[in-house]
Amino acid sequence: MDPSPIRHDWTQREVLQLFQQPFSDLLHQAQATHRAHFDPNRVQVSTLLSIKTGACPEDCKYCPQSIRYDTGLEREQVMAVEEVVDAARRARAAGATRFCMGAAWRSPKDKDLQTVEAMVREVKALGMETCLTLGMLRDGQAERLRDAGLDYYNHNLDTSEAYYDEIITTRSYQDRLDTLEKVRDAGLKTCCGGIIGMGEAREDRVALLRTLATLPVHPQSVPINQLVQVPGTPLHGIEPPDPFEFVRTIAVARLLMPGSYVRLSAGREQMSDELQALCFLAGANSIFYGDKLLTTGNPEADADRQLLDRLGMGFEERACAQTQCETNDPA
Ligand code: SAM
Ligand code: DTB
Ligand code: SF4
Repeated sequence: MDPSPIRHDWTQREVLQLFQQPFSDLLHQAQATHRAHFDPNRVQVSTLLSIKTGACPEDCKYCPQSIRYDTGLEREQVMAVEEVVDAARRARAAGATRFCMGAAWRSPKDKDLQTVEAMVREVKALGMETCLTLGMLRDGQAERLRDAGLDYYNHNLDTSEAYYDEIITTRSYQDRLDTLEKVRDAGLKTCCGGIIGMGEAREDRVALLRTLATLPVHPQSVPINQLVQVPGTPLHGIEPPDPFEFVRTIAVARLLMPGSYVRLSAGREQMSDELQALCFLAGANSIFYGDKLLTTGNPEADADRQLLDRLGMGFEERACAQTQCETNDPA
């Protein structure tokens, strides 16, 4: 019997209770749920590319790309379509099934969207899944991207609504929810998660996961990032999270959104192999693959292949091959 049917009515108290269980009980439950919905030994692999880097007008306190913080990052204009397609080809040859293109924008201009549409069309033509993260979308933009062949749009909630103002002041939580709605309404899959280790309390992690799990449709992909601390950003030097609390967050995400891919996202370079293995045990089944995230480092591809090999795990060849990923038509 499925130990955890898909629900959208989680309460803060219920989610907190999941978090508070003894570690072994939580992991056992999360692993049982994981096995009911996925092959536990397969991970989905996505490769990231920054198609427009730095000089972002927003003030996200974690982000090396904000123009407000001196992080020494060189700004770069929008990449040429051919260069992007070459990078996607290399990612495909290395085994990635999804190519995620990110831009340091508050929101894309219609003129920029034309270039991005060409990127999506050509990456899709390689037989890869496509994902974009470009900031807030205006009416009609999600439809244009869908028509170009976009599969996923990434837009994170980042943290709880209550803690949000400590982290970003240049756009609201509601702005983010509105963009997510536009993405869903266009029939795109959503990739939406947050960042752990920004000084938030457990109740904020609970609230973030609850918000994700009570959206009209669970995000099909849920990236759980650990803050990558970059010198010059306001959050540099903050106390890193307890690794077991990070694993708990993954496990609770798995329990709340049983049919979604939970991505062990940014921060892996700072994690031991053992901690990553615990995250997989807790139900993470997706990673970013390739030696760079957007502007910061990620483990070398060889190291990742070796790690998965040591764990008897491997790449999933086709995403959503075996899951009950939700569609955008709420039940
Ligand atoms: N500018 C667009 C936006 O913010 O929507 C898209 C790119 S932005 C870099 C995408 C996501 O990356 C952010 O929402 C945040 O969750 C994550 N991110 C950025 N900097 C990070 C860091 N230092 N550590 C962990 N995650 C980070
Ligand atoms: C997500 O949740 N994490 C990725 C992706 N979605 C776009 C980005 C991580 C960025 C880490 C900091 C950097 O490399 O600039
Ligand atoms: Fe800009 Fe996105 Fe970074 Fe915020 S997270 S500063 S919006 S690039």
